Amino acid sequence: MASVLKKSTARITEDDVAFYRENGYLAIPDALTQKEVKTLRAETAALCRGERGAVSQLPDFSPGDTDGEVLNRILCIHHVHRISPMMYDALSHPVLVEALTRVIGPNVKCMQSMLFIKSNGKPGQAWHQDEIYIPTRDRSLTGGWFALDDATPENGCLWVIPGSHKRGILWPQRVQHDPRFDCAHETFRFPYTDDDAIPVEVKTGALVLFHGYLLHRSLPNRAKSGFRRVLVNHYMSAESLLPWHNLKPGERMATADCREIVMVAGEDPYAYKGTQMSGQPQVRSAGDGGCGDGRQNVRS
Ligand SMILES: O=C(O)CCC(=O)C(=O)O
Repeated sequence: MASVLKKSTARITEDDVAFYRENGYLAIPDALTQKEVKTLRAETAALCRGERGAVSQLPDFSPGDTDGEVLNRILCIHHVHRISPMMYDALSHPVLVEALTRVIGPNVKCMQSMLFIKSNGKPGQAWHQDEIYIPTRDRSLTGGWFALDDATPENGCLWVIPGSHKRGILWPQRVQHDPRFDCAHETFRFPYTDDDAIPVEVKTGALVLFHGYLLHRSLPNRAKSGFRRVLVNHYMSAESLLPWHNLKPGERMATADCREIVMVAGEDPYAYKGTQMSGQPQVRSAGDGGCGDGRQNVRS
């Protein structure tokens, strides 16, 4: 598919890869050109207006509402690549693919996209590890997080606990009642404190890679105005099965394999199974923070 999302060139060094292995994250400045950012922002507004197709739980708006008024009502939309060719293209942005093949391996597949809008006043996400939500068989889960605005501590950038991925432990989770965060559960009982965390402050156009076992969170957007837009896609090695979503009756965990995937590099050893792309994108519930009311966890 012809795309404007093919202009940037990569610059991932051996030191970058070593930094990622040690710390569990890596920020790559200027991964997107300003033109790409502008295009993805415009696509974000079109998606939020329902112009690319149905999005479940999209809030009502009047045709006269400005883009800002529409965007203000949405925290995040999951699986935008299913209806937006532009977002589908962004799954395999060349800078991202080069970085992924360096940290995962030659064969890489994507199973999820999330488009965060996070206008001022919207909550963040409590401490968590993404592998709790998207289990891989080989700990290869990797987030690819494109900043469509400057991300700062004030407007709710990512916070990470460097090196926390290295233990390879999935820590327990519980319902949380903290008004700073949306409905998703929080991870707890890990041997770190908030003082061990650092903000990943990046400029518009940066790409942040982060490991599926890395403890991370984001705080609310406390800026006076504006958005903290981010496109974050999740990837894993194509060799690993993906035991995601509910098992079918009689299915073994060892062979469960969700095939709602998009290959972004190399070869798919399970290509004979075919792939699926079903279901609408869905708006993620922001809640009022501290849900604890039985609402479904909508992280993935
Ligand atoms: O960008 C954010 O606010 C949170 C992203 C996140 O936690 C994730 O993608 O797992």
